[in-house]
Amino acid sequence: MNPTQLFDPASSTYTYLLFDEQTREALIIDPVDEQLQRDLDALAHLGLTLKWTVETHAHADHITSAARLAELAGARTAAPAGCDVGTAAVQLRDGDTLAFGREAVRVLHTPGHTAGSVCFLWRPAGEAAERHVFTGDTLLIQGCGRTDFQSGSAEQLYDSITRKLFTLPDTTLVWPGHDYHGRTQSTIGAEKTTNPRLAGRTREQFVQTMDGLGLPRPRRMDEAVPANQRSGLRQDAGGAASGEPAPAEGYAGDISPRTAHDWMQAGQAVLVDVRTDAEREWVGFVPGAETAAWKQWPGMALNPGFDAAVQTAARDGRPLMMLCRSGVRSIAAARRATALGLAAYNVLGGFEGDPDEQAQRGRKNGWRHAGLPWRQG
Ligand SMILES: N[C@@H](CCC(=O)N[C@@H](CS)C(=O)NCC(=O)O)C(=O)O
Ligand SMILES: [Fe+2]
Repeated sequence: MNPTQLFDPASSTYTYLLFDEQTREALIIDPVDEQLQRDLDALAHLGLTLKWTVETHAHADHITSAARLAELAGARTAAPAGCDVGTAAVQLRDGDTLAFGREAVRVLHTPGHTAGSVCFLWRPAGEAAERHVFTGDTLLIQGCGRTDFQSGSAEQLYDSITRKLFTLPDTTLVWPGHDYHGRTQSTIGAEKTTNPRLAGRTREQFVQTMDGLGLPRPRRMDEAVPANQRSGLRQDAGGAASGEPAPAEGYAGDISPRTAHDWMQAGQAVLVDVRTDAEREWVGFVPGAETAAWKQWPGMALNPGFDAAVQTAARDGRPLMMLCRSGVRSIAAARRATALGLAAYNVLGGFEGDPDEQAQRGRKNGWRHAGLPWRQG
C-alpha cells in the first residue's frame, strides 16, 4: 500500500500521508505551511483522523505547517530530538515508533544533511514483504541532501546512507523529501547501484564531491529555520511586540500579551480564554477574561459549545482576543471566530509561553512572563 504523495511546487517538497485503511488513523510527514488547506482537504476527502505530524528535520527551504495542522486536525507534533524543535510534543530518537491505528513508522537517525535528520521506515501491517523509507533530505533520487549548513557533515551522511539506508532490502521503496526534476520514487536497490554520488564511490570521493558543490544558500533559510524550530509558528513576526497587530492569515492578526492587556484595560476588545476549564482552574486565570474553551479535558475533544460561547463574548460588537496556553489553540479559535463573522486576534505566546530547552514554560514569553495580572484558581 503506497503512501499518498503530495507536492509543493514552490519548494519542490514532498509531503506524505500514511494511514491505516481500517481505523483511518493517519500520520503526515513534512507538511508545508502554504499547503495547509490542501492537506486538510486531503484528510477530509479520505475520511482520515490525523494522529501525528512529523518532520524529517528542521527545513531550511520552506516552513512546516505542523503546529497549525496539528491544532486544526487534533493531531500531535513530533520532530527529531536533535533538531531543536522545542515546540514538538514528542522528541524522536533512533528506534522510536509512532503508531497510527494498526500501523507504525520507525525512526532511523541519519545525521548528515543536518545533525538531527531522521528517516522513517514503514512496514504496512499485513504486507509482510513491503517496506517504505521516507528519506527526507538524507537520500534523494540520484542525489542526496547538501551538507554545508545546520551541522551538516558529508562524512556522517555517507555513513548514514551506506550503513543505515543501504542495508535495508533492495526492494524497499524510497520516498524522498524533495525532487527538483519531477521524479517521485525510487528503491534502495536502484540508488545503491546507480546514484552517481554513491555507486562505486569511496567515502573520501563522496566527501570531496559534497565539499565542492558550492550551492547558493536556500532563499528562505533565515526565515525558515527559526520558524521550523517552533513547529512553523512565526510568533516574532511583524510588529506584534510593538503594539501593532501583525497580519495573519484567516483572522484579524497577532498581538502581544501586553497589547492584549492594554486593549482590555481600555475596553477596546474582549480577552477570551480558550483553554480548558481544568487549565484555568489549576494553572491560573486572567481576571476579567471571558471563557470559551476550544477543547475540553479529558481527551481534548473539540468543545461543541465553543461557537455559542464566543458569540456571547462578542455580544457588544467588540473584537475578541484569543488566549490559550502557548498561542497555538488560540489561532484555531481565532480562525473559527472569524468564520463565524467575528473580529478575532490571537495573543502570541498564550498564558504560559513556549517551552524552553528544558521544556519549562513561563521563561520565554506569554502572559505570565510579561508580568501581566493573573490569579491562581
Ligand atoms: N533553490 C532552493 C535550494 C534548495 C536546497 O538547497 N535544498 C536542500 C534541501 S533543504 C538540498 O539539500 N538540496 C540538494 C541539492 O540541491 O542538491 C531554495 O532556495 O530553496
Ligand atoms: Fe532540507
